[in-house]
Amino acid sequence: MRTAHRTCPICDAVCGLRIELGDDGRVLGVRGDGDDPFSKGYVCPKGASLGRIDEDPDRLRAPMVRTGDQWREVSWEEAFRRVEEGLTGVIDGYGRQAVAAYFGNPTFHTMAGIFYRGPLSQALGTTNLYSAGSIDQMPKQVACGLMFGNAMAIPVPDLDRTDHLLVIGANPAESHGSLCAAPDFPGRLRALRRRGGRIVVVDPRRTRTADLADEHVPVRPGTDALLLMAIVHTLFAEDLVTLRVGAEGLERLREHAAPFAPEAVAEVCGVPAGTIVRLARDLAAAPTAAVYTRVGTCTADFGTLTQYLVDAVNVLTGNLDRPGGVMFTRPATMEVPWGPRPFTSGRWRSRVRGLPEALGELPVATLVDEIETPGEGQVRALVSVAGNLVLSAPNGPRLGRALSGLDFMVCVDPYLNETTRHADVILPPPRMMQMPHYDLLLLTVTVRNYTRFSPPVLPLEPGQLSEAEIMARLALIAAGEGADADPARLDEAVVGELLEAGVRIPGSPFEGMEVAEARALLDGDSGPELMLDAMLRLGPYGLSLAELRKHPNGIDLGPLEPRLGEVLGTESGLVRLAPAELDGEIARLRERLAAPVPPMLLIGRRQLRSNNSWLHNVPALVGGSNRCTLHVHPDDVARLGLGTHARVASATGDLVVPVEPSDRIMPGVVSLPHGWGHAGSPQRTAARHPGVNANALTDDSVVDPLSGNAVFNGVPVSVAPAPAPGGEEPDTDAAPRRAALPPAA
Ligand SMILES: Nc1nc2c(c(=O)[nH]1)N[C@H]1C(S)=C(S)[C@@H](COP(=O)(O)OP(=O)(O)OC[C@H]3O[C@@H](n4cnc5c(=O)[nH]c(N)nc54)[C@H](O)[C@@H]3O)O[C@H]1N2
Ligand SMILES: Nc1nc2c(c(=O)[nH]1)N[C@H]1C(S)=C(S)[C@@H](COP(=O)(O)OP(=O)(O)OC[C@H]3O[C@@H](n4cnc5c(=O)[nH]c(N)nc54)[C@H](O)[C@@H]3O)O[C@H]1N2
Ligand code: SF4
Ligand SMILES: [Mo]
Repeated sequence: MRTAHRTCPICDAVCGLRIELGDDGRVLGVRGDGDDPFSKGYVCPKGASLGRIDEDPDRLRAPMVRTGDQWREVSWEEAFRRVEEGLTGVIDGYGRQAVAAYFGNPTFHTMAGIFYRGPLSQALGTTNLYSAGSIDQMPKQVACGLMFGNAMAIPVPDLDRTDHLLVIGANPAESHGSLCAAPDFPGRLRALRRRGGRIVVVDPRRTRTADLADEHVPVRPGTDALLLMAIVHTLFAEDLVTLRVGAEGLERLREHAAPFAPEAVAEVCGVPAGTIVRLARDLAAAPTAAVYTRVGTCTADFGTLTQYLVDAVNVLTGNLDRPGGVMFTRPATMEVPWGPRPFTSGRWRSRVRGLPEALGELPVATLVDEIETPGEGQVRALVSVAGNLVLSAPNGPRLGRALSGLDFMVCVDPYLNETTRHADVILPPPRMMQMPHYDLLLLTVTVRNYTRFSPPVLPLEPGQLSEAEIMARLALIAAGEGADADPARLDEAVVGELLEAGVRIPGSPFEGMEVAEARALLDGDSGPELMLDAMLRLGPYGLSLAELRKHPNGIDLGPLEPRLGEVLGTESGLVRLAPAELDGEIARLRERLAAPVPPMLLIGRRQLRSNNSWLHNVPALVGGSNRCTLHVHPDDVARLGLGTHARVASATGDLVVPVEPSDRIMPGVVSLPHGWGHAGSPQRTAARHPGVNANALTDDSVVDPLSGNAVFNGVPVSVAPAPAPGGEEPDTDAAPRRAALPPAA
């Protein structure tokens, strides 16, 4: 037996884990790492199941190639040859624009995803680049880009010191937080109240986070921008504005907010005017306060405007960049600019719908249009890394049909699933335990400055490829260097680029050196480790990979400190309180005030023992509360005459789902979790708990105009009684057996 230490790679909370392994390398148990200074022993049910997730017998162990609807395992050589034929065939025939790439959620959680996404994208030479960003947080990044001139300047609530936390459209008690890395988020919320602080949750559902709060304010989905405008209005009207940072546009913001008095928005938002006034007064009166919002408002109408208003309120109440307010993390690695600075978006537009580029990407919501619409630049091939778009993109089933018509598709993914079944080639990465781990992105949004590196727990088996090598070889094929090119060449090129910047940074440990000299100093067993070592040495704490290896439980780098000046990228050097780019959305918001309210709106929800689309094959994580049901308020159940099942219909599709009456959801709103819809899956446990694909109901034609982000919340639907789908009801007690592979087309 031995014990290994590793950061959990599943969600954004970066918990440290202690992993007990048997002599055969099997995981005997996973516990929280009590010696991790940040997570202090916390672990959730998913982290505790990491061994079972990792050892899932249904994971792919060898590359797979499809002929018709037959899959067979092949050697890596054959798989890469197929990729070369497929990609070069499309590139030679139709040009590089005909190839698209998608980088899914786990690419934000792996070193390979973070370090090789750029080189692979560059090598593909297409602007048809997509990522989970535009079905998730792009509105936040665009809003920060417009306000702070820097799309990576994402303020996080100073959770451990704030006196007052207003949570809007996030449920960190179940999601464990997002764009705010805080292990044991629920414990931190409890501690906030124990020290006399106050928590208010604005959400159409009374969530587990609301249970931990002092107050829950139900709000109609998609109306948070109105609510926040009314808070801004009140701060001005009652003379409660305290500016503590240099800002421009204060008067213009006052004018913007003028039409949105609390009385004017109350009915649309479903929140009494008196409550809105009190929310504003409480924020202003608290010694320190932080407003935090996430997926509930990012993936809703007015996403970008709402994210901006949240930070506008943080600025107006004097809480930006001060302890107890919202602050900017100082990560251990050097800052790499992401997108132009000062920020600008819409540098190019999507071919079919003319949607704007943001951070070099186009919106996922329009990938299907780019595949289906004939003409110069039509997408005919897709490289998909760590994504399950059929279950996660708006109108996923339509996208699934489009994928089946592609000339070529390659996926880097450990599973044959609803999306990868459309591929021609699947390249499986090794198990999590076989990969080194560093949260390059999540460690830029921690609520304390903190760093931790995890070397691989288990070695690669002979003939197995690291995910970094898989991605490097894809990049080399895309660059025209062929299936046999040496991936180490790409690693050296990337490291060389980092060092070339490094030798020119005044005061850096490499200042004035030759690149080769600096390269000789680097330490690491693989490309990603060398890149990380360079970035740590060039970072603000002068750390190195060797230093991090000496601290396998992580290093606390202290509480957050004010650093607005370092992250601001605006031309004026001021926070922009009224960016002109938002004028159109503010005009649209005024129109929204007068628009009729649809009688029934669909929203999503996240489940504690789940993570998007890919954890439903682990027996310990499915069943119980983790079921794909429609939450409906009892008044609506009675009004609509619902029985055990309901038919939910939207502009794009309809589904029959089990009804779960719940007084936790407000009347006029129903909630269905996403990531389900595994009927016929070769993942045996998932196939026995299939659920339905919530994204059959979400509309790909509706996006947040400024970021192009998908709108998953506030979808108009009709709900009617339906009989249980006879015969299709899964037999969840049946013994596991290998389900038939779904046909690929
Ligand atoms: N209706 C609705 N839809 C939503 C959302 C919602 O709230 N409501 N949320 C959205 C959000 S926030 C997100 S982030 C997206 C997520 O959507 P996606 O980006 O599609 O991510 P996942 O659904 O998590 O699927 C992850 C895929 O990566 C694979 N995978 C797992 N680990 C690894 C690994 O180590 N390497 C590789 N290469 N692959 C791996 C899994 O097998 C799976 O196929 O969904 C979005 N979709
Ligand atoms: N257990 C678990 N953890 C996860 C994930 C998971 O699938 N399961 N996914 C991970 C990912 S990819 C992400 S991005 C994060 C997301 O983390 P969170 O942002 O915390 O995500 P949710 O739990 O979906 O919380 C969104 C909340 O918004 C509410 N809501 C919906 N519409 C509206 C609206 O219009 N206005 C307001 N005010 N509220 C609204 C919903 O009821 C829900 O409670 O979680 C991560 N962690
Ligand atoms: S909260 Fe997230 S990071 Fe922590 S153990 Fe659970 S899944 Fe892993
Ligand atoms: Mo996400």
